[in-house]
Amino acid sequence: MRVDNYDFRDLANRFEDEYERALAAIGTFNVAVFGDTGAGKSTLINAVFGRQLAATDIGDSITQHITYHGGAPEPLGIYDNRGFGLDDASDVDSIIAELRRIVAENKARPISERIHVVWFVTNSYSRRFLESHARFVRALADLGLPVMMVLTQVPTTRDGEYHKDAVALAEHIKKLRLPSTPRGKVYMVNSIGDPDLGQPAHGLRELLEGTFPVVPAAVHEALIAAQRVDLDLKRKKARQIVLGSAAAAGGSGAVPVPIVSDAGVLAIVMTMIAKVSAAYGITLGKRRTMRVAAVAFSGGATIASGRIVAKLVATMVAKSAGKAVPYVNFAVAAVSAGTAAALTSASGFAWMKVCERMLVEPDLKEEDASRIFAEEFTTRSKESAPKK
Ligand SMILES: Nc1nc2c(ncn2[C@@H]2O[C@H](COP(=O)(O)OP(=O)(O)OP(=O)(O)O)[C@@H](O)[C@H]2O)c(=O)[nH]1
Ligand SMILES: [Mg+2]
Repeated sequence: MRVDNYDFRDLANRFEDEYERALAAIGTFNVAVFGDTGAGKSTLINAVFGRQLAATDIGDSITQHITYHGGAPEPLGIYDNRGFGLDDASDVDSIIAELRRIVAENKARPISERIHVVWFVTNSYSRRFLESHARFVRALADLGLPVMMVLTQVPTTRDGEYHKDAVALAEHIKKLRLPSTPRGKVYMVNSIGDPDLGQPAHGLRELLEGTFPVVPAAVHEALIAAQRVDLDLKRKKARQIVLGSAAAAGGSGAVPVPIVSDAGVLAIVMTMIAKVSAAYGITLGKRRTMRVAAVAFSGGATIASGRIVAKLVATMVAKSAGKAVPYVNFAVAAVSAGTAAALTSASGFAWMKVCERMLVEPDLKEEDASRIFAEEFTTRSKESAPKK
């Protein structure tokens, strides 16, 4: 079968559909961050999720005091009280009333659309925790929301101990016996390190680990996709997808090895990269993600030219770049099941590397994506690909 017999548009649309479907399956984790202005809410969100809550991100004002950022199809939604402090009793009352309404409305909505946890943020430098703060936290708990107390910008000594003033503030908060989870714990965090001051970032992983047990299991995948603190959680998920796809491409253990349908393998690879991208929480938009994938895979294609990957590239490049590709006129030899599985897993692992880079470098140049892909693809296919 010749590659140019494929319906390119159909296959590229498939990527977009699968990407959307994968994001929908992952759902959305919603965190509410509350605290005084300047407490470090945006800095914390940034550090944990890599999402910039800059002044330009005005979000949707869903009530007078509460803003919602992100949300479906993204794996992360953020509620905050940006612009309003909690030191003014009347603001606190208004916010509580607004939250009561939101929580009541959300009861009729799917789990994925509710508030899953509140991080109540206090800056350790503020050296204060007001009665209005305590009242606010109690009200949140009364609404049935799990509240985690977070002390940010906590300095550490050279021996790695928390600064005594921060410890004293944490002790003060604990003595208030607030209904926070787990058991009044105060999470000690420094969202961004300062090398000049010898201050490392710390506490983010512990905060993340503490969050999983208090949110519904149904949003754990979304939390894994959204967070940027523990890459291994994403890797584990992505690896499952890749190995599952490779098995499917290989015809799941059929012996003797049959000749698999190359169109079928192509579809499996498309779905795999869509699912892997979603599992990593790549939210660059489906078009941009696909363009990077197309160029990245063309690196792999030069290695495995004339094979499955080449066809994938031909498909994607033709659709996304409108370019003529040399592979298009290749008559592709039938591929054995073993080869299909090996190529699928090699390209899946290579795409994982590209996703990991895109997380820290959203503007990753396409030629760099291609190089990263090709390196990993070469290593992986040497490891696993059967000869011819
Ligand atoms: N090093 C360090 N600096 C922090 C931390 N948290 C906050 N800061 C500093 O405090 C400033 C204010 O933090 P923001 O994250 O903007 O505070 P916010 O709660 O979002 O404030 P509003 O959006 O105005 O309500 C930041 O510019 C940081 O310089 C932290 O954990 N570590
Ligand atoms: Mg902010």
